[in-house]
Amino acid sequence: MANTLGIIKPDGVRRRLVGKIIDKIENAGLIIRGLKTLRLSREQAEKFYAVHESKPFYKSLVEFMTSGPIVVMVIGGHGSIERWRELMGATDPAKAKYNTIRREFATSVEKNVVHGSDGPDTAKTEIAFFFKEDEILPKE
Ligand code: IDP
Ligand code: MG
Repeated sequence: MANTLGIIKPDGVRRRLVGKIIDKIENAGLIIRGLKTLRLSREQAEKFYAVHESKPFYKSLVEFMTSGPIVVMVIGGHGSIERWRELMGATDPAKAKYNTIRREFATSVEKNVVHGSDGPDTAKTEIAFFFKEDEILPKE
């Protein structure tokens, strides 16, 4: 029962979608185990998305991710990594399934409202990027 990292990106916060997104997470039976708001520095955004450094969209992505506050969440519950990815939908909202967050709310491939870790290893490092051990609710 691994935890995963979720982010409500600057577009989601700006458009006041925080409540709606958390509602979907909880309605899916997943659990918010950690939550905070912050604004990424350029250095933090570059480091968080370092895996995409060589991509043509990297610079714009860093610009976007630092454009306003974000909400970072530790999401737990059975199958949280896969299930949060499912709730988010495909990266490109045009390809995302109906009833996914990106299909419903995203305005472009870049401005796609949410982030989710893509596997157990990234979940671990991405959670540690934002949360100390004692900021995460223990599993029951
Ligand atoms: P993911 O967020 O679905 O895991 P990744 O491929 O890891 O997608 O890309 C990270 C983020 O970079 C995406 O969520 C999106 O904001 C942005 N991004 C990915 N591909 C493109 C693109 O082709 N154009 C512009 N932005 C992109
Ligand atoms: Mg990714």
